[in-house]
Amino acid sequence: MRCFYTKIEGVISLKKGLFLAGLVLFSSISFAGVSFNFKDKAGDDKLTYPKNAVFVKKAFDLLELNIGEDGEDYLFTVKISADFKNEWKNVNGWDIQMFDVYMNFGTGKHKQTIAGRNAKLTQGWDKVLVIGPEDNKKMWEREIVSKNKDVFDDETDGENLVSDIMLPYTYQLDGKQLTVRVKKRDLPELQNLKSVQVFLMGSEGYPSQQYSYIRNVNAQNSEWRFGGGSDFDGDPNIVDILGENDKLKNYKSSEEASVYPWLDMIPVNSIKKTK
Ligand SMILES: [Ca+2]
Ligand SMILES: [Ca+2]
Repeated sequence: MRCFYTKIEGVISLKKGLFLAGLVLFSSISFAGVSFNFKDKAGDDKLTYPKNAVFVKKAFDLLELNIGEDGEDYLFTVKISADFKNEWKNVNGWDIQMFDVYMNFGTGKHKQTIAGRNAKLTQGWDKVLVIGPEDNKKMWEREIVSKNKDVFDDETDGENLVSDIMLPYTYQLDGKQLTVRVKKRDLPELQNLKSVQVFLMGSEGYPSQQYSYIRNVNAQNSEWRFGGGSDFDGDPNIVDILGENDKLKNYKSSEEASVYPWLDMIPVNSIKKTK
């Protein structure tokens, strides 16, 4: 029952029980073959990178998200344009990137995204998988729980996001790819996935008091900061997302106003479907 996980370019395939149809007459939902693939274009990582040499070229250019399964697990694979590396010797095995995978299962409960991303999702999301290089316990206690009980901007009410945030239980690196696992029992709603979005950001072991492990984007880049945003608090600290990045610029960020941009989820049914 393993290895339904396959990478198929530009294709979503729901292979529920297909391989087993001749052998068994029933198929448990937990064995339904799930395989989603979403591509992003190369080279749309337009912010200026921090100047320090650890921030290598193309390291924040998102290329792909795959969701598949293997036995009792769901697998999420993100692919970028540069090899992962670990100059900071982080526990989970890489250094400079951070990813959020937002999933909508038909409700779209939350509009605000995790603290410090400074962006909202128009269609809303129901669960988010946070993929960061820091030890899970530290990430959860220090960065997630304490900072996501009231996320707001000047336009949209505060939201408590904590109960819908999850972390993977294991991480595996392979060149430009990072694959993480979550238990199927912890994410049963994935069978109802309606839309998805991925944020690629810079990780930051010493973030601000309000922000979850994220590296700031300022007006100008510097040794440790991205450039191309704003020095105030209304601009998103996100380098690349699935699809067009244009809406990342639709923010208000000044001394008077912090209004985060509205970004779009990518519908699952926008992708070619096969039997
Ligand atoms: Ca890209
Ligand atoms: Ca993009």
